[in-house]
Amino acid sequence: MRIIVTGGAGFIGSNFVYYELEEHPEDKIICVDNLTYAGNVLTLEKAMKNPNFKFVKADIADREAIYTIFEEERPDIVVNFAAESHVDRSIENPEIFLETNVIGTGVLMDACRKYGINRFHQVSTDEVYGDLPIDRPDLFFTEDTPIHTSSPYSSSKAAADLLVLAYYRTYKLPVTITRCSNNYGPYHFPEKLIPLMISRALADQPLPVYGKGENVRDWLYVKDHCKAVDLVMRKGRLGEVYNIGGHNERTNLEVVRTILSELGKPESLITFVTDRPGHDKRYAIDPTKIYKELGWIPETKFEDGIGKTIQWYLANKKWWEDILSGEYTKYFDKMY
Ligand code: NAD
Ligand code: TDX
Repeated sequence: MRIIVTGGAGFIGSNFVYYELEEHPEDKIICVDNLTYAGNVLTLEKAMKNPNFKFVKADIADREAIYTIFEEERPDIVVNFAAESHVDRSIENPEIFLETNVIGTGVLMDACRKYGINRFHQVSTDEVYGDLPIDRPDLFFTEDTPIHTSSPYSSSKAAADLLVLAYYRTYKLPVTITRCSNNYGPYHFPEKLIPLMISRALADQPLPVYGKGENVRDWLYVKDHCKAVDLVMRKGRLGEVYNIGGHNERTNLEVVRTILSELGKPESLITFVTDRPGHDKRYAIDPTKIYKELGWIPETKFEDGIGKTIQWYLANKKWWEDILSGEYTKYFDKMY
């Protein structure tokens, strides 16, 4: 099978590229990524050596470029990870979120209609459901929870989801959508909570915790997410949405304290800062549907996953130090 993976130079997309090359060596992976600040070609260095992998630099919102890629590559499956993904950046500058997350998804699906594919899979987020109250631990997001977004980021992802479902109904495009909770693991860009706190704690810098650190996220190890996306894009029912999450709820403060304790650093590094505007209180996924239909369950316990993640950041200091210094943006020219 020929699979286009968009956003494969980012955090989850790159983990997915490696997952596919490992688990499905018979398939060909074509990564389409325009290398924004969050895309790092160095992350794909090992994949570049695999004859079943190809990298194409292109913007998913560039219709001409995308049609040319489809014309040449004739994919069977398209899985869309490409997105602007950081909530804080969307609050500062929403426009690019609309361009990539909404227009880009539309362009990809138009290419799918024009050239014909077996499956378009949209990687979405639990943030489209808005948030849950912290004092109601009995409540979870199901696939029937109404869309109720808070940030420009989550609104752009929700808009894309609705467009995907419209293309299913109107054009019978064979689509699936997954909505996952917060991921963590290798190659996570150090602007997001866990890698930011690891890199700053290692440098003995203050750790900025928004508000009182009481907000709750439902953490999932990235490889478990990749496995779920792989299952849904190959076996999920057309036109369906599947939630992905592992019942791993933690307050931000708990997560930061765990990182400090694993690194042997003092809690005095924690600094409470002004809260994120519109900050979602709690995310919590009910993954019953994907378990019942496809037998997916998360395999990595948070305690093990966070340990593995910290070890990865310790062993791959150059990867994130180059990001923090801006050096990583130069690698594309070096590699081509
Ligand atoms: P990321 O920011 O680490 O990576 C995004 C990648 O997309 C980068 O390589 C970037 O260069 C590429 N990209 C951005 N705009 C592009 C464009 N116009 N054309 C081509 N490529 C472009 O993001 P991530 O955390 O890996 O998230 C991947 C997907 O998973 C996103 O769709 C996100 O909404 C979704 N998601 C993320 C999480 C999470 O916890 N990180 C949870 C649920 C869902
Ligand atoms: O410096 C920080 N201090 C802090 O307290 C940062 C960067 C974050 N936080 C808080 C905000 C959130 O409650 O930590 C929590 C996690 O923040 P992020 O890492 O920015 O993730 P979040 O906003 O939850 O969104 C993530 O999960 C869902 C991804 O970035 C999205 O792409 C995904 O859809």
